[in-house]
Amino acid sequence: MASTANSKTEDGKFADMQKDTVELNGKQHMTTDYGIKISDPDHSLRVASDKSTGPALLEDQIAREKIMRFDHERIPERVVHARGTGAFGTFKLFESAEDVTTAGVLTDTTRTTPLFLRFSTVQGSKGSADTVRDVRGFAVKMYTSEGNWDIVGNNIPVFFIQDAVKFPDFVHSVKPEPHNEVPQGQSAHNNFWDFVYLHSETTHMNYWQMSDRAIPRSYRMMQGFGVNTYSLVNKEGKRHFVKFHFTPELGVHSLVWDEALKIAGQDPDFHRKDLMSAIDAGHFPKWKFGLQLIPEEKLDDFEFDPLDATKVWPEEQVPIRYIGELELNRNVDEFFPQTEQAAFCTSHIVPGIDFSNDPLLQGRNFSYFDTQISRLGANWEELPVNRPVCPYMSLVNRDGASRHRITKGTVNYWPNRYEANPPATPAQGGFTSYPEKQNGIKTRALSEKFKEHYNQAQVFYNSLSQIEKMHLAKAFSFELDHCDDPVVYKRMSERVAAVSLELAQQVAKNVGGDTPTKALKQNKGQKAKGLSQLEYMPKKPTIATRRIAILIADGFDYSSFMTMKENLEARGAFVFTIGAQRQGVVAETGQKVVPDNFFSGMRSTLFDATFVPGGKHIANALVKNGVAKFWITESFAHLKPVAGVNEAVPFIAKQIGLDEVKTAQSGSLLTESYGVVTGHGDVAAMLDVRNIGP
Ligand code: HDE
Repeated sequence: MASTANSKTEDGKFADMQKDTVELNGKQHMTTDYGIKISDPDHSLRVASDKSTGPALLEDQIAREKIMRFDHERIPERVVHARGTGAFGTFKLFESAEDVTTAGVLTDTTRTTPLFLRFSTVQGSKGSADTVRDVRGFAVKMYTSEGNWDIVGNNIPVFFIQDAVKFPDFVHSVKPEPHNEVPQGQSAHNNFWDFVYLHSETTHMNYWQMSDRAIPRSYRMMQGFGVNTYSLVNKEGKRHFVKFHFTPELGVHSLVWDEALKIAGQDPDFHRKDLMSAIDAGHFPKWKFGLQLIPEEKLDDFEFDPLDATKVWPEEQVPIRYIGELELNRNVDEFFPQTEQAAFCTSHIVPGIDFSNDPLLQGRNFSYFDTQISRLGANWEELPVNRPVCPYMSLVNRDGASRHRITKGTVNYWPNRYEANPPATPAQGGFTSYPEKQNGIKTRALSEKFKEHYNQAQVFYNSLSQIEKMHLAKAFSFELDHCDDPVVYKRMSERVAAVSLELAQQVAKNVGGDTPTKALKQNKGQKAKGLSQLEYMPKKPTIATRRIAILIADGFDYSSFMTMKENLEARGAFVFTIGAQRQGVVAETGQKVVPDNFFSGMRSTLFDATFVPGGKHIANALVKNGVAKFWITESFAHLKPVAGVNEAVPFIAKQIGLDEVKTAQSGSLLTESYGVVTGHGDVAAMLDVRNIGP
């Protein structure tokens, strides 16, 4: 049933969708779609006798309707970002931006604006796995009082290409190859890397994509970026260029690659379940919303072109001004009508916001509307999840397949003799485009500054921590190792020398390229703020919503088990008991616990940390169980906290097999070493070793 137990209900969009929402009422009789009650849904109408089953009859309108509806259940999946999931929520301002815009949603601090946010991956099909290496979509639809405002963003602040006309080439190159439709949910193949080599403008984005940003731990733990440059216009008519930012309260966290690969098979729905369960449990994810602003007259003051979507606006030069907060607080009731049919358009802006000459944005403004028509039909904006909450009316835009709304009246054009459906003046809230002066010649070219492709990729790479750099080197190597055409992996590994010679040498060695000896472009070591994800740790560390496994078998110590479980739950962690068998596990002192899963039903990869209580279960069962032993080894290899108490201490130490790991000696209260927490005595105190508060 609908998972909305803890959801907020006060928002206007929820009320709007209620008009089209039906409860599954157990007592209501089954009917056909035209309303007659059905007496036998399980047998087709046929000519039969006691002895033989005769032919089915075409006359059977009930069976025909059922099968025909089923035959047409599928609609085209999104041409990119097919795999995704979403939730409803709210946007609140804590500071008005009226100095730069007239948009009510960005100036009225008393408002709560309802919204829908859809997260996605780009490359894979609708049924592909959540944890693949890919850019994540971050598409927000705000149902403002002045119309819908869509920010169709990603979790990475730049993009692969500069001009929208390259998008079909780019997408064809990254999607499964045309001759065999391989690979699924991956960019690790010849065509993608061929494209990357042939388009040096992809370099900056490619480095973000090879970084840990592309394997997030959770949708709740990633940033969102509008990427493209928009405009804000204030009541004096002055324009600022703007980039939109969403920064997660929980911080930015990623999986490690081995985990991501394994989870893709072990639980392909890992991210969607993570989002849904956090919202269900009332742990509503939040993002701070911020603006980067450049006054119109300063557009040419930068060494890059601020309209080029392959560049960030360095925060040192253009600081982020945080003015609001986005919260997700309601899961959808039904996936297809509310998430699959959600349709975003970059062209959906409200008065006070305008476009820019960003060449990627201009193409996107065409593409999104267009693709919705082939995916959902001409009347896609009428669908409950897409329609605005403010009053809306057009006498002219009407008809088309599956028109739903009924508009009374005798005219369908403007102007008409009744002056019905008149346009609004700007004072009445009518949208007016910013009167930008244009002067130029028609040409197929971008400004000079678009031609520089490596500087910001170098700054990004230089700004990463050692660990992030190491992960990035491995990601490059993994991807190029999956390319079997030497032309592709050889020249691409050489190209890495445009960003870092050291990295290029490492990658060439791993993937079989020719070791470059000279940097293709000098890297002066410049770093910048906000690029390493380590900068986005939450202000206060928290284990709320983290998944913690407790391993038990017959003979476990009930007291340390319960103390840890209760303490973890009190801090908002999601605790799962993993036992030797789900029929029940009996403690040393006789208590029976029914675990959530049995050992082979789960894997360490699906948890953020593991605890092993003391007790005879170690000697009786855990040391003899390969799955339990590997659980500890694997958690440690994935750099996750592992904790054990009393008898569990030597068990954990042995699995990890590292002499350097200091474990608590009997009598000592607590020791923490390499993320392994061991102790004798106060179990609850273990949680404070790293100051992980509620
Ligand atoms: Fe998209 N993109 N895109 N894109 N994009 C689509 O629209 C397109 C780009 C993004 O959850 C499509 O409704 C062009 C940048 C997201 O429903 C399509 C260009 C960014 C989503 C389309 C880009 C994005 C899409 C496919 C180059 C980050 C999923 C289905 C100029 C800022 C939205 C659809 C959802 C989806 C076109 C580049 C993000 C075909 C032509 C840059 C999050 O219209």
